[in-house]
Amino acid sequence: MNQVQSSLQQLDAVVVGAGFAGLYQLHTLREQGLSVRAFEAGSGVGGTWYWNRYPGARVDSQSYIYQYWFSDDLLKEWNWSERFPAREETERYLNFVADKFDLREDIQFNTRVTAATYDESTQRWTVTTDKGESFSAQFLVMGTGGLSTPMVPPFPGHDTFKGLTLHTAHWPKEGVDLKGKRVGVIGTGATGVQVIQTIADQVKHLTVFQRTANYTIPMLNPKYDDAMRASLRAQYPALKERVQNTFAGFDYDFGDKNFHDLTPEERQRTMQTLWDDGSLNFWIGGFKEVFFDEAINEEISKFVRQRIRERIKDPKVADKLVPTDHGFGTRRVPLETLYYEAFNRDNVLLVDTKATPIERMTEKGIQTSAGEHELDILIFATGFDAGTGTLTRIDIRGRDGLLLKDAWADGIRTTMGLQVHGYPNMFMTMAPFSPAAAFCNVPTCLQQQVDWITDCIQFVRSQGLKSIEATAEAEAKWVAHHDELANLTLIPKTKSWYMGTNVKGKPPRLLAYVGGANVYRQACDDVKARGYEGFTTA
Ligand code: N01
Repeated sequence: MNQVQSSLQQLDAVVVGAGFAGLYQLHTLREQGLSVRAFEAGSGVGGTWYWNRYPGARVDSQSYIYQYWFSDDLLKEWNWSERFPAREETERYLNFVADKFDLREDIQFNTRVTAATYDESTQRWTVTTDKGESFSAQFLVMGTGGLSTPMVPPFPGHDTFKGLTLHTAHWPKEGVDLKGKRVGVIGTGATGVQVIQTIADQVKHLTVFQRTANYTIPMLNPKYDDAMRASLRAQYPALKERVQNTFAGFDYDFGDKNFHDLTPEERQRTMQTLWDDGSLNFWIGGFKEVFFDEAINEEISKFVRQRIRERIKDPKVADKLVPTDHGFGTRRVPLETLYYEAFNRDNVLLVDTKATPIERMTEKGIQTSAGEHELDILIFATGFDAGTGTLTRIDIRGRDGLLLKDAWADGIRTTMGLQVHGYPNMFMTMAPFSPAAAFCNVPTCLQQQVDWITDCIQFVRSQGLKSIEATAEAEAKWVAHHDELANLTLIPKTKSWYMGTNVKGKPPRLLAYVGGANVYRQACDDVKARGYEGFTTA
């Protein structure tokens, strides 16, 4: 060990982030007897569920699969109150987990990791924080989330606006009183939908700035009583198994029937049944052709357009809210509750920013090509620099000092989203080219990735080795496989954060692996079973 390294606090592993992945990773590595410290920029645990405090934030996965499986006690003790819990409940759950497993003692809060540098001579990482501290660790695990770097469009005149501006992912902890205010919301993705439907009847006036209309599915969200919880609890062992063997890590999966095998009436009936489930079942539990076949996608899209249109009073407003420029499911489909009814209200105005683009922010509000909209509060529900945004904003330097941001400048490359060649002993969760990056019930995929990383670290240590690194060949093979599958789908034809097109200058590339969470898990298991094939150790 060189002098600089030996003067630093020595750890076996550093975990960055205390969300779903970070908490579990901290727990599993500690269970193996490693000295671990987690760093978290927030003042509490929860990640996404800590930061995104906007009104109406709620999970789109059913609570009974949006949880950890590793502890029977935890599964027995935690009681979900409804099918799709609000943000506060999920945050409480993660706090419960942190307390139950005494995780806080090894989490340094209010601390952002700013840099991580690999030292080839010691085969260790030096991790630096914004508190000016540095640590030396053999292993580095990034639990930094895929949607954790918020994006605010650089409208001219931003600083001139005299009202309050907020991004949904940086919502103040103490809340914001919207009552009696003229509020604007920019963005109608999963976040915008939840904000709009929640605040429409609270504010004096709401102006929604929509660039792209989204397909949505109405959420069915029954409350759970003890009997329901007991019934679900009895299914937990089967559900734990089930979610690992489906395309998107949910309990439902694509049906066996092909769209073309059904009569038009049968198709309608099947779609209606899936629709009535009030979940993402309609999207990723229905017909797999929705992702591959343009004609079938159009039939399914038509069904959804009709469901949307029939709820909107003013046909002109409906024309704007019904998506026509992309196929259903080629971007994230939000669940909604009385979203369209919000636009039937007299105090809600929909502004189509494709027809009348936003030109600038003014002292009083937003200036579009058609005029000025006066606002007291402007909410940016404008999304994130997904997948790569957070990783490339940390000064991560691998072998030969190569900055990760530069390594990805000519194109993202990862080995199964778990490692990058040139960055030994650094592991990632929810990173590009894994299903966790977008096409997965996130806890399913994060637990699978954390388990794989834990086993891999265990392997390195048990063999008396110091490092493990994906080979360039294995990486190139995975990237080619990822791209090949991505290009078989309709997704690259649609602009969205899935493709990185929401970030100026980001080359369009499907961020998430579309081969299926089940197929991906098997591929990861195979790598392990073959003694970490495609990785070199030293
Ligand atoms: O972000 P988004 P999000 N002018 O990127 C618009 C997860 N999530 O925060 O579509 C005008 O989807 C942009 O317009 P367009 C979930 O995975 C989960 O909503 O690019 N508009 C779009 O409407 C989700 O997919 C849950 O044309 C501008 C919006 O801003 C992911 O987070 C809840 C603009 C951004 O939508 C991200 O969702 C919430 C501009 N200059 C989120 N720039 C649940 O599980 C951007 N927009 C429930």
